[in-house]
Amino acid sequence: MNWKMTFRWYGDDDKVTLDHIRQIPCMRGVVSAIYDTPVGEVWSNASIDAMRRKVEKHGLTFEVVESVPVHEEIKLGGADAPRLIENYCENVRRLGKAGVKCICYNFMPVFDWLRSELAHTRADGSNALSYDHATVLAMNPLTSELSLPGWDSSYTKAGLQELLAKYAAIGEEELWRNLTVFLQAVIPVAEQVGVRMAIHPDDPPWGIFGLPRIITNRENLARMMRIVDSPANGITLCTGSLGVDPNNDLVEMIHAFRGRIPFVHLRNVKITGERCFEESGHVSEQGSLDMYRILRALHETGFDGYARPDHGRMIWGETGRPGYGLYDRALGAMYLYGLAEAIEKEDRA
Ligand code: DNO
Repeated sequence: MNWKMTFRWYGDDDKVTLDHIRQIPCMRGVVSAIYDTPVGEVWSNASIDAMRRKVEKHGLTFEVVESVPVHEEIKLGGADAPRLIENYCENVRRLGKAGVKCICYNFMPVFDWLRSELAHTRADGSNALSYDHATVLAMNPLTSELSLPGWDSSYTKAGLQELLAKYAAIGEEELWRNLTVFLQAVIPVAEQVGVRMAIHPDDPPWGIFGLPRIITNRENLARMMRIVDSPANGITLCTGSLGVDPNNDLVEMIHAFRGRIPFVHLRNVKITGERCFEESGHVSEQGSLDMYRILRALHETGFDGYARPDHGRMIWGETGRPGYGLYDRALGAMYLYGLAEAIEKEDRA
């Protein structure tokens, strides 16, 4: 498979270092972002360049950015949206000029990925992220003591309250309308500078706290791609996000969206009940997704984009950013690479 295996790296604050990442056989590049600028503002060329040079010094490429976050005002269609969209376009231009080929972003209101537990103990003694719908429904985002990953920690309680109030007027169709405005401005710029935009599915792919979520299933992904029908308007196929809804047939989606998937996030999840799941190791045996069939579908559709192992468990006593330790993601990368090598050679034989 003519794909490029990558690893997410959170920059100098990450406990996982570039020296670690380069020692994972098969690792070609790093997926990162510029973390020194507030959401919505333009990233400095100096920071982009410094990131690229640092990564390249370690024999890796910096061709994928995850994420250039979309400011809430854009999702809300607020008064400041035009300026913020222009800033977004400028970031796409700057990244394209610096050699970035793919930008992952999401259009989830307020909260990015959401879990009820960050360190759920598993039978083997490792721990991983998990989600229980009843627990989440019982939480009040304004008073919750739980620290949820994906929450922008810069929200004050009052700020969050105000933001949630603004979303009261935004249903799914309003969110689609604001996504349309965003895509119609950004995709032509991405085309010009050779960047492929890759929207990340909502995680989990259902509405939470009354907020609309629209990037959830095959029909809606197809609708998103029709808004601007261009290879530059693609998706991040995140198996773990889409895969917790048993109605989402990932193999079928990979075939249906051939040519529109510049980036895949590969991880497994174990569905434990209705709208309940645990993140398992990457291997098929431990989760609800058949990773062999997923990789086979990627191979059969000529996938030539970027892939990364996604959330891993915390194993061997490792601590750190939930889902983003070194060991289990490295194991995941090796497993996925092994599957791909076997599939390719099987087909050549
Ligand atoms: C979680 C990630 C997401 C993702 C963003 C993309 O581990 O997959 O936070 O980076 O949703 O914008």
